Amino acid sequence: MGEGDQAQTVLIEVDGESRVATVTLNRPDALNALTVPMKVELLAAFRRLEDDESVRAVILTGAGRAFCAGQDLRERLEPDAAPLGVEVRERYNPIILAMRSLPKPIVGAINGVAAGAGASLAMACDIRIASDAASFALAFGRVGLVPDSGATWFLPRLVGGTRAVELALLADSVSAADSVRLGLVGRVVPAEQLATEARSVAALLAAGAPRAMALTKRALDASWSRDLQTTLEDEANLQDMAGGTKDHAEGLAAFMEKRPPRFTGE
Ligand code: T3D
Repeated sequence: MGEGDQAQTVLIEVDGESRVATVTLNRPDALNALTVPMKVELLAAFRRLEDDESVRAVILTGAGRAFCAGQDLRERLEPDAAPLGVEVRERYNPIILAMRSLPKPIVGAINGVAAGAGASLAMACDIRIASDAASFALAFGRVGLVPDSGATWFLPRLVGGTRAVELALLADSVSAADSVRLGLVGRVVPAEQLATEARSVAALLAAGAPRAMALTKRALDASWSRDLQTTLEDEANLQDMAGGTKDHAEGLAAFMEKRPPRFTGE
């Protein structure tokens, strides 16, 4: 492993060889429930990784037996807790937007329960791999709240409207096996293989052409709110951008020379 950087509640580890950064939510005793300092650190982590040219793909995971149990409910009972709307606008939303605008793919390694805003964080990842010990719960309703941190946007897009309503209103726990069937995650692996599988997928992404990867992520998100004609034009524009990169020339050369491409991000 290369550089290590330890914050209190969010850990960042960069593997210089694969160019993969692993961001670990690190309050295992509280199932990685999100406090204000943790949200500040998580946002700072994504902002730092955006600027770090040595990183081409990111893994988001949780320490201990949980991925993330959402908002720390004890913190909400503190007398100086911010009003909910302020907390969502000023702390949660910037994290979700930073994840979606990060020009690098994020692999969610869902190692355990992902509840409330923890489920939202998982859904904001580009690719989700679950351990067979993982579960999802849109737990907001259990504490009399509405799904936030993008949950009402991601959920119907990932699982369809019918399932989204059930998951959001019933707030039932969804097993790893069901989450892959519903489309909440792309694959499930045995718990002991999760870290290896996530690293291997992230390393594949990191070996891809970074500019094309970033443009693809942007195009897919934009497509949700655009008609076909606009999307076709958008694809043509993005293809002009990707086609002008050295990496496109390298991809063509590698194909002709029957060798793996070496993408530089130029
Ligand atoms: O600012 C805002 O509030 C707006 C944003 C809201 C977004 C949200 O995320 S609202 C939803 C908040 N999350 C939840 O409602 C989930 C609460 N947790 C649970 O329902 C359960 O803990 C789980 C289903 C996630 C896991 O259950 P289980 O039985 O495996 O574990 P446990 O025994 O309940 O929890 C273990 C410990 O973690 C326990 O601490 P203790 O008693 O050993 O000292 C528990 O209190 C703590 N913990 C779990 N979740 C939270 C938490 N502590 C604080 N906040 C939590 N969310």
